[in-house]
Amino acid sequence: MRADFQSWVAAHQARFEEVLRGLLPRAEIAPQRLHEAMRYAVLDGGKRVRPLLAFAAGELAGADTARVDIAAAAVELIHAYSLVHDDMPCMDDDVLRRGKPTCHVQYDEATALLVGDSLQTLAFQLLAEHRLNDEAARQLEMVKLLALASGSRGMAGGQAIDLASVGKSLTLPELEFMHIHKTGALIRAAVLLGAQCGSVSAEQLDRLDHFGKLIGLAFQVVDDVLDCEADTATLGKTAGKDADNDKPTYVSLLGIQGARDMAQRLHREALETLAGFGDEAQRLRELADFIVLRKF
Ligand code: GRG
Repeated sequence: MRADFQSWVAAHQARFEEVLRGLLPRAEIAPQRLHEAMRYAVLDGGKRVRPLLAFAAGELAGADTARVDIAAAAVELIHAYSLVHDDMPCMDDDVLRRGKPTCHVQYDEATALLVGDSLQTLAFQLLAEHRLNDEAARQLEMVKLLALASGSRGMAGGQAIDLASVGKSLTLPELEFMHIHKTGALIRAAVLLGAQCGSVSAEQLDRLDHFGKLIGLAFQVVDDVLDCEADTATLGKTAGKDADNDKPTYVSLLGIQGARDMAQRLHREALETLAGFGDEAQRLRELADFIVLRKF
């Protein structure tokens, strides 16, 4: 019998924590301070939404969990690096992340910079070291996918647009373009990498790609709403930062109710893209619900 969603999430989060613990360099190994800071930035925190999406897509594709663990870890390491760098004084300049002092506050700026660099390269090392798909060409495609999703045509590019847009008013298409890159690209990659650890047709991959794009954008719309509505203790990061920084958001463009409506619409459309799948897509449907209904 299928476990209920909460138990499935809790079991994967706990197991995946141990996977990450094992994959990160041990803090006793030189350079100790850098390794300790890498572990600080990655372990004991975060919802692990991207890994969960990879696990759900992997289940749909009949993938071996040990393979999905590696793909999920690569995505989570890229995500953790982006948070460390985003929190630095040269970017968002924040002091709280995942309920703890940010990496540069706990250590120092140079260490935080190196933590981000090292997490990023470790992600690609994992994809190169472990067998993720029986076909080498498919595995290379996976490496390329993560590189594109993370770099200037993906997350880093979205971040560049975000930094340049402070104090400006963006149109809805411009805001969407920014967020599809900054937040959406990695979420989309998590779904696709999970699926590619198993076996899916090109047509199924296309549908999953569409699902990933919609749910990635929905994630950001909800993030904008939570930034206005939730408190710092619940979020584990400073609430109200977007308005304080005069950043264009879905809330500033559409108002709270408009942003909520948009999240609902994206949620509905994301579920529609899964309509051709059966029970094997149930976890992805449940994660879509979680992403839109979450309170943190
Ligand atoms: C520095 C290259 C570079 C990119 C930074 C992702 C990002 C780009 C910045 C983070 C700033 C931010 C708050 C973005 C909004 C959406 C988002 C990614 C929120 C954090 O993700 P969660 O909620 O975090 O999944 P946890 O801690 O649960 O993993």
